[in-house]
Amino acid sequence: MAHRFLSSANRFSARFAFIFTVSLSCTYLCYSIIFCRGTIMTNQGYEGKRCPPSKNAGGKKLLGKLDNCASLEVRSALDESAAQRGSNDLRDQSKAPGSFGGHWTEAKLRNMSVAQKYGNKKLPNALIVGVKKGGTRAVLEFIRIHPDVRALGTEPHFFDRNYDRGLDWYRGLMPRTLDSQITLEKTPSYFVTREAPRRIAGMSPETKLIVVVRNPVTRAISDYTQTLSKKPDIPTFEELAFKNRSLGLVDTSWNAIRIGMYILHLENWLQYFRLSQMHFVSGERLITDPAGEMGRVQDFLGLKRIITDKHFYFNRTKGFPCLKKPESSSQPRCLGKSKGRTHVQIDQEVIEQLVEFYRPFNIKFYETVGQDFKWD
Ligand SMILES: *[C@@H]1O[C@H](CO)[C@@H](O)[C@H](O)[C@H]1NC(C)=O
Ligand SMILES: *[C@@H]1O[C@H](CO)[C@@H](O)[C@H](O)[C@H]1NC(C)=O
Ligand SMILES: *[C@H]1O[C@H](CO)[C@@H](O)[C@H](O)[C@H]1NC(C)=O
Repeated sequence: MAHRFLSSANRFSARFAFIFTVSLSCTYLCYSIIFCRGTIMTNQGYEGKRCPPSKNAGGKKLLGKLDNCASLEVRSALDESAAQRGSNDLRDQSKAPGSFGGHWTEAKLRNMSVAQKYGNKKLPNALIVGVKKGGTRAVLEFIRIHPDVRALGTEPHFFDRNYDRGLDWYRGLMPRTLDSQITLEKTPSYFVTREAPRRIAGMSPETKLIVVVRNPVTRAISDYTQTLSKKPDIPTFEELAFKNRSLGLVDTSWNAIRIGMYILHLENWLQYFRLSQMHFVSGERLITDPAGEMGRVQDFLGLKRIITDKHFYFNRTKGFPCLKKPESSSQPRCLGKSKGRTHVQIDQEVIEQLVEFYRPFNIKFYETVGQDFKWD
């Protein structure tokens, strides 16, 4: 092209020709990229058609100001997400008075409905693997208000109880997600399931793992309290916790005790995953500083920090933080929701014995994780 141009227009300097050619090429390249991208979006959205009939009135309402051309919806959602990387304006918007909830709830609902219509079911990229009574439900409810997260609300127990059903069954349970969104599920028993790390690594060795940990003594008491509320006839906590109390012999075969020996379980995970693939949430800090803890979770998942202290308020009567607007309802959602149960009273001496018992396990756990959870 450059040659023909030069021969037919000799008067122009070679320099001008060069610049002209470069700018032509650039324009062509840009067009190609835009065209190519449009094609991909259209295919991804729905096969072939450019603008669908606006059949889903509810969805349309949720999509609000957006054009009702589906590929435009998807594209603008994706463009927004691209534009956001490296810009702060959305954060600022969330600071505007009265705009909390409004702005982000809208964004979340819009994304959800776009994902439901045009997304695909995918195996999870991240899992909340434990621990029972650590605060996993709260982390799930908190993280799922993020527009780029889609989470399964129930516990599928795939890697412990339902593994025989196969990965296709598992995928079928997942919510539809767009390519840019993270799929997440939580099942707290994975952390203490011997086969879980190997099986999860088998699904994808890049899976991100979140573990919500909490003082193992309080965790054990909370665990026992929950069991007691279902089976009031079980022996006392002390009877179950010790093989011989006067000898201080703790019964490590009791699940409520065993789960809290975090380091033993962690060692099993570290045979299949790098430590950098695991993120540990402090169940205690989740109560005192939910926004800070969730900030770190978002960083770990590679998400923009959208969930901030604007999303929480502290209920003094309950003593727990609450989410102003959870993903699936307009009612606030508090941590410790059904967990308003008061823990059974445990003899202080018993507690001290257990603190002693857990100490070496805790210290080893802090060293391995590189974080002091201050449980002692
Ligand atoms: C606990 O150990 C002490 C001292 O060895 C022993 O006398 C006692 O019988 C043991 N109690 C139980 C319940 O095994
Ligand atoms: C705080 O918690 C109490 C006890 O669960 C509940 O009755 C009350 O409605 C809650 N208040 C707010 C503002 O959430
Ligand atoms: C969802 O909407 C939010 C806010 O507009 C945006 O930041 C995010 O990137 C969107 N995500 C997707 C996958 O559309």
